[in-house]
Amino acid sequence: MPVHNSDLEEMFTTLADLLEIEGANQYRVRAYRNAARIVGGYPRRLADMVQQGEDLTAIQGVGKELAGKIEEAVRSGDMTALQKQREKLPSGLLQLLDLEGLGPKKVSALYRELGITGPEDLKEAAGEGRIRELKGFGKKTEEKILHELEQPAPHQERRFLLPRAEEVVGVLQDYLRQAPGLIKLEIAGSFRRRKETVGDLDILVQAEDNSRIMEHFVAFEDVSEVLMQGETRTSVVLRGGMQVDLRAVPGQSFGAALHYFTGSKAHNIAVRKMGQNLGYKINEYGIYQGEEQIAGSTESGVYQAVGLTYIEPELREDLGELEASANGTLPELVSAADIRGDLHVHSHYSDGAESLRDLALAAGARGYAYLAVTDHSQRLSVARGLGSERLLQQLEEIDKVNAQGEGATLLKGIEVDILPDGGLDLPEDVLRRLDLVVCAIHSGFNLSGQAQTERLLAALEHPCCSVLAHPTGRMLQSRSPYDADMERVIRRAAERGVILEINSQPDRLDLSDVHIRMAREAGARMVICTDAHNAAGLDLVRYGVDQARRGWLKKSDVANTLELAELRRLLSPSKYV
Ligand code: DGT
Ligand code: CA
Ligand code: CA
Repeated sequence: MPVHNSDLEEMFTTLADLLEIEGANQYRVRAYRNAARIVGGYPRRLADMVQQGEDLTAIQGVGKELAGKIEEAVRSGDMTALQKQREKLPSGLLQLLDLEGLGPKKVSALYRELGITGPEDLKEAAGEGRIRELKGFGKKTEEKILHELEQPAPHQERRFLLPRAEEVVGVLQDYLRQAPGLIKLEIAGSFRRRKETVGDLDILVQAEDNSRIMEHFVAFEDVSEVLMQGETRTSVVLRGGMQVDLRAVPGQSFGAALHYFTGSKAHNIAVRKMGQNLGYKINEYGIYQGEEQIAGSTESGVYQAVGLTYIEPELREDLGELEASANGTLPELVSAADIRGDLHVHSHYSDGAESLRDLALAAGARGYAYLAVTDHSQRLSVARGLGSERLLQQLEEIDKVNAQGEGATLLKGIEVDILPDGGLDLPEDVLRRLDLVVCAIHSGFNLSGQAQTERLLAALEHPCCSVLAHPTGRMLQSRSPYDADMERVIRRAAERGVILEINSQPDRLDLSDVHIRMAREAGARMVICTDAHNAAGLDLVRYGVDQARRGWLKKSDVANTLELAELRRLLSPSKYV
C-alpha cells in the first residue's frame, strides 16, 4: 500500500491534535505540527526514500525520532505513537475538530473541563448553556456550535485538494506507463484545469490492446473497489476514497476525447454549440461533417475546426474564453518561470524552520532574485511573533546575510497582524524601516460583515500597508471566508496601490479565481506568494501560479515577476503617500 506524503502529514497532524487535546507539552505538539508541515510540503515521496534506504535525517527539520516514525509508517501503514494516543482519548473528540471554529485548544477545554467526549455530549452541553461559561468561549460561540450540530450532515461529495490528487496521479501514472502496449496517456478533468479541488480523476489512454490496459489498471495495488470494468471505460475507487475513471480511445479520437474529458462541461457545451452553428457535430470521438470526421486526433484541431485558437485548460470555464479566443484577445498567461521571488516567507525567527541564510540560499537555488522575510508579528504569540526589538535584530541579520552576497537578496518584511480595529500590530516608525509590510488577519474571523469590511479597509489606509495577504481568510474544506465585502476591499486596494496576495498554500489558494478576476478588472496589482515555513515550501508557488492562470493573469499583472529594482520602485511609493 503506497503511503503518500499526505498520509504522513495527516498522521502527524492527528498526533499533534490528540496531544494538544490531552494537554501535552506545547513543545511536543509544535514539533509534530512542524513534522506534518515538513512531510506534507516535501517535494519528493518519502516512501520512495525509505524504500531506497535514504537517510531521512538529511532533511531539514527531521531528526532521528521523526525519521523513525516516518519509516515505521511507510512500512506498516501506521504509527505506534499515534495508536497509543488514540487509545488514550475518546474517539469522538476528533470528530469535534471537524466543526468550524473548534480547534484542538477549544476541544481540549471542552474535554478536560466539561468532560465532553463527542458530538452528542457537546450538543447536550450547548443546549444547557454550559459552553458559554468556559474561558475562551462565549454565547456566540455556543450558538454557533449548536447551529452547526443541528444542521443535517451536509450531503457533500468528497473532494480532494490538488496536492493529494497529484500524489495519486504521480504513482498511478508511473504504474500505467508500465502497461504493455500503452501509446499515450493524459490526465484530463478538473485536475488538468487545475481547479483547487478535484472530485475524481479522469485519465485517458490510447493503447494497442484496451483490455490489457484495463486489466493492468484494476490490478493497481491501491484499488479498493472496481465500480465498472469495460473495454473503453473502467472506474475504480482507490484506498482513501478517490475515484478514477480510465478511458481508452483510438488515436483519431484522442484530441476530441481529451478536449471533452478536460471540460468543463459548460465549456464543452459552448464549443459544441459553435460547431453546430457551423453545421458540425461534436462529441468525444471527433468533429463530424455529415459522416465524415474532419477533426479530433489533436485538441488544437478541435479548436481550429470551430474557428478558435487553442485555449489553455485553466481558462475552460465558459467565462468568456471562447469570445477572447475568437477575437484574438486571450491573455498570455503568467507561468512559473516568470516568478522572480517570493514576498511572503517565514523564518525561524517566528514559526518557520529555516535560518535567514538558508532561505536566501534556497531562493537563490531556485533562480530567484529576491525573497522577503515576513515573520509573524507579536500578537500571534503561538507562532512566536516578533515584537519591535526582535524585528530590529532580524533586520541587522538580513543586512549581514545580504552583505555576503550569496543566494537571493533578502527583503525586509513582516506579516503584521491586522488588529480588530484595523490598526497594525507594530508601531509605524518600525514598519517604515521595512521594504514591505504584508498585512493579514489571524484572529477575529467572526466579526460582522460590516465590521470586518471596515477593519480591512482601515488596514489598507495605513501608510505602510504594501500587501494584503490571504485576503478572504478561507481555508478550503475547513473555514469559510470572512464575512466581508470583498468587492469594496479589492477596489480600495487598487486605488491605494496595495498589492493583493494570491496565497499558494494549497488549502488556501486565496484569492480565489473569481476574486482574482475581480481584482484584475479593478486594476489591482497581485503577487503570488507561498507563505512558506521551510525551504521546500517555496515549491508551492506553482499552485498559486495555477490559480493566477485560472484568474486570467498575465505576467504584467503579477508584481513578483518584476526584477528587484522595478519591484523596489513599486513598493516604495506606497510607504510615503
Ligand atoms: P470534478 O471531477 O468534479 O472535479 O470535475 P470534472 O470537471 O473533472 O468533471 P467530471 O469528472 O464529472 O467529468 C470530466 C469532464 O467530462 C467534464 O469536465 C466535462 C466532461 N463531461 C462530463 N459530463 C458531461 C456532460 O454531461 N456533457 C458534456 N458536454 N461534458 C461532460
Ligand atoms: Ca473529474
Ligand atoms: Ca469523472
